[in-house]
Amino acid sequence: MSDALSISECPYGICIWKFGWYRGLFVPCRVISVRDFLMHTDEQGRTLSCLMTHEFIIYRKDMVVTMKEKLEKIKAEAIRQINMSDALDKLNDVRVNFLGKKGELTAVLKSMKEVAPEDRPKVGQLVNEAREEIERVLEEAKAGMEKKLREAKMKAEVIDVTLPAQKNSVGHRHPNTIALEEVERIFIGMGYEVVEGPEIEKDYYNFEALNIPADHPAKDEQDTFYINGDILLRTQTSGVQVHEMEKGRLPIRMIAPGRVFRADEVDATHSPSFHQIEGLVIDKNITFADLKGTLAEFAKELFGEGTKVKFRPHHFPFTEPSAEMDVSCFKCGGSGCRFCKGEGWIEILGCGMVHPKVLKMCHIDPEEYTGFAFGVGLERIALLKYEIDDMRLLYENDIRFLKQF
Ligand code: 2U9
Repeated sequence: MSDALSISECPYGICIWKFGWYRGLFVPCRVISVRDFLMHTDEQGRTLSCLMTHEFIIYRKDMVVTMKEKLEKIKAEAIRQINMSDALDKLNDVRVNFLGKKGELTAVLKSMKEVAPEDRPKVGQLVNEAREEIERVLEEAKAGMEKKLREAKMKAEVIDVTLPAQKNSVGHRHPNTIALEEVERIFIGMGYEVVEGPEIEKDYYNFEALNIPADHPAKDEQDTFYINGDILLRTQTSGVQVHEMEKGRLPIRMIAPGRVFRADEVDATHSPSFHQIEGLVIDKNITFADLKGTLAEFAKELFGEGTKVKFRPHHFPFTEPSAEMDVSCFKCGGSGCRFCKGEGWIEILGCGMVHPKVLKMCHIDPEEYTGFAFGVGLERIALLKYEIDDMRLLYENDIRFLKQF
């Protein structure tokens, strides 16, 4: 711009401009008398006065034009920064700096109060146009960047479909679990409920209620781990049945599987922690015949249709009469082999009619109700069914052993 005075025409007469501005860019602001003549300047120090024949008209630069220029500058700067951005987070910075709450465009909107009311719609529209343009360029840049990233990722993740597939090694159930689920299936099929109970029990539920008082020799045979004088790790799951009987809901037809404990040394047939499945039936008119029929059916389902059963008299404090049940050897059919040690029979479980004292202690009238009970070692079933000769193998978690079942 030249510093010399230039003369141009304006609707009010001859204007003398300090700089070579175009008349169209200015609007009349106010009229002052010759007396008041001064060199008026706007906010940016530009001279705005013009000389008329009789009076001066102060010309102020048109605000719409000023804003338009300002917005053009902001837009150009935003686009320059967008083009310089080489990552999505940088693009986002540009978005925040120009379009955000504290961004430059918002600042222009905030300065709207300086614009004459009649010019505000026009300036507002200009701001919107600038915003739309910046947003459009931003979106284009973002889409371009995302496309490039996608392409790079696809390139890096190329899958060679001709490579051999990776072997998927799927785990499977432990032999104990397989045996337990088989026993549960059989008894559920006969209408039994499966009930579980606590592994930590009161002495009463583990011994006393089962007719094993403090000085009974069975307590030595079933020596266990004591939490204190009264609380212990259960040696049998019988406590679960006692709890069920105490509820007074008769009849009962249940099995109680679970972990039990004994103070035993580890060897091929013993462990301080093993599993039992006990069964209990209480109803009117239950006899030893029901016991025999039920357990004979169980043996056939578990070991095969041709399995025979044999009951030998035995003694348990909680049943009377008591018995041990043998099954005919499912390897040789009963003729005698290495598996049954030449016997033809294999001992499988203990059983008996629930002792009247036990019924009484559980508030059941032995004159009205009778019942039978049985107990079987889960590991014993797993060892027999899968021909495993050492119980320790079941607990060692050797994959080479476990994956055979
Ligand atoms: C109540 C009344 C009676 C459960 C029974 C056996 C016989 C038995 C052994 C099998 C192998 C324990 O794991 S083992 O060493 N169990 O021989 N258990 S009758 O009798 C009961 C249970 C609960 C109320």
